[in-house]
Amino acid sequence: MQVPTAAPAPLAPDALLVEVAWEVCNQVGGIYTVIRSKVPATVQGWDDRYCLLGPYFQQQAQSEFEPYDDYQLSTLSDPFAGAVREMRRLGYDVHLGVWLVTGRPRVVLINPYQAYPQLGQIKSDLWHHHGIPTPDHDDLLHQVEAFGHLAKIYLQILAAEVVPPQRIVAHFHEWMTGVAIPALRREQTPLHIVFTTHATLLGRYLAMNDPNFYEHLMLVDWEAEAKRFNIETAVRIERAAAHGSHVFTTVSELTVRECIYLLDRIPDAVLPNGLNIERFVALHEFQNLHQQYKAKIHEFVMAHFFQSYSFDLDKTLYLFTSGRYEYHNKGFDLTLEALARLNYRLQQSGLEGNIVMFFITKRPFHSINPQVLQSRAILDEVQETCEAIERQVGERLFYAAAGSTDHRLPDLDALVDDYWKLRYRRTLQSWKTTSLPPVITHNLVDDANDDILNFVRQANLVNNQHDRVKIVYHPDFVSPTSPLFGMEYGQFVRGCHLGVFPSYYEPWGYTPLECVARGVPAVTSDLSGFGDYVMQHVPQHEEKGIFVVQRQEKSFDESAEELTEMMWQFVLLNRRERIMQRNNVESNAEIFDWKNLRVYYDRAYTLALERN
Ligand code: G6P
Ligand code: 1S3
Repeated sequence: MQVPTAAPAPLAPDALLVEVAWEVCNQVGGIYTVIRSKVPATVQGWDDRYCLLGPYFQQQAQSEFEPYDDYQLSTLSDPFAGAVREMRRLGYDVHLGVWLVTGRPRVVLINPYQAYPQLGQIKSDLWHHHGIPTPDHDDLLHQVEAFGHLAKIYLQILAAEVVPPQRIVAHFHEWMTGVAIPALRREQTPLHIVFTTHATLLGRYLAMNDPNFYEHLMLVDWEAEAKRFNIETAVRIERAAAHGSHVFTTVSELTVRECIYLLDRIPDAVLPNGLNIERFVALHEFQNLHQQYKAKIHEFVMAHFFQSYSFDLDKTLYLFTSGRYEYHNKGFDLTLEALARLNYRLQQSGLEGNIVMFFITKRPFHSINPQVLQSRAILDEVQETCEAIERQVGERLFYAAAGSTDHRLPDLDALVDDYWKLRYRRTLQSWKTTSLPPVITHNLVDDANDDILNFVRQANLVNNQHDRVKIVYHPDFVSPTSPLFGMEYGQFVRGCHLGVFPSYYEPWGYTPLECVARGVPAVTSDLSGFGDYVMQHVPQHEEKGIFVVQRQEKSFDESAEELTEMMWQFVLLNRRERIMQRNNVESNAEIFDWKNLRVYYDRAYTLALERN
């Protein structure tokens, strides 16, 4: 059950807010989480003066969007609906409806493809008016530019619908929607424009390719680098949006530096990312969920490892990392190095217990490794056989007990049919193997050049029986339809003990926050926006189960040693201490609830309303 939240005072009662994002009803990456999780808090503040605007892609829209029919549309008297009616009258394919997420916000979706016949003109205008060239044959750029053109038309019609003193704040997220900004300013559309960049494009590319990115940041020649990475159009759009907005914002102090050096504008505000934190009335409820989902992970681990050798699951800790496959940026390299060191320490220590570390990410693969699938199937068969024997023995024992005259326990072996005895033996015969449990669950397209695999091969961290740190690399996201885990990502997180995310480049980074929201402690780094925010705003964060690895001005070796020590200290906790730590994490998670962080957005909107 959720703890009710206090409704904040309505903001700027004479203003409308339109939030424009590519990921409205269209999940691509982290911005979807920002927009979607923020909806309840935004709706509380803006109510029916709030509307989202995004691209219409039929397949995605089908599952998330409920359009109003013509009759409903004709009965609505607000300006958002009025502008949709007007656009339709002009012949545009535009939809108004509800996004089927908590908060049920009003959404306008526009099909970008309808503007494809005008692409020549749109591209020519971008070039002649704003110096933004567009190459041929880049479909994403075409979609983005077509949508930007249509979003501009919608906002201009909306601006004509409102009656002063009513005003409109138009908040654009990321360059993909920001492409509309320069034309809106050029045509002097009466809007108060906010633009948020969630990561600079160039920053992401440079961080991936330059091991000393932060040292070199001040010296970057943006134009030359944009050309080198073949992203000139998008970078120019991003710069035009940043410079054209009334209020320019980003998500963390770390990206502020990128904005200054790569976009040449100091952001007016930092808008940290939050979540819609669900709290249970009693702490034991979320602790029970941990136990329940850990049992599901146990099933996976038994299937994966026990064919080769077994270990005590009650003394096993589950660590994980997850996210986009950016080996260096996401700190997978640092995590692996620290795991190898932890493995050695554990082997030397004489301590009991094992670590299973999961790498959950996305890589091109051919299929799930048939050996992994087969062992899962055999384990299911073992389980079914055991359950059948259990039922048979249970029923027969009950009858025997009821009719017993001597009160002696009958021979339990005799209560099982030969059929089940044979099946039990046969199943177990096919169960054991002499090969080592595979590190990776799938057959990768490019196994030989995979950085994670190359590290474990080189460090011999390959699930030897004597290894105390075991590795499971799952190159696909966890989902309820996955035959290996069969659970939601959030359930998987709850079942684990610690999330490990020591990123080198991370504008914000939702993954550790998603752990904290579920009462699972997490490691982050001072080079992630989240870690940086925690260091500045959350005193005694380690007591709250948030550990920040120092990577700024530290060598790889120093950071790896610090991370090893953090994981080591975690391993030393006993069960009681882990339970208390999870309680602590969960109790403090509300710091990151949107109802507390929405204020940053409100301030940016107030500032935008002051600027013309
Ligand atoms: C939750 C459950 C307890 C269980 C514990 C295991 O707190 O409510 O019944 O003992 O999890 O914790 P651990 O950290 O060992 O997985
Ligand atoms: C970006 O998405 P990403 O995973 O590509 O925006 C997210 C939301 O602001 C942010 O959490 C993340 O760090 C950025 O990288």
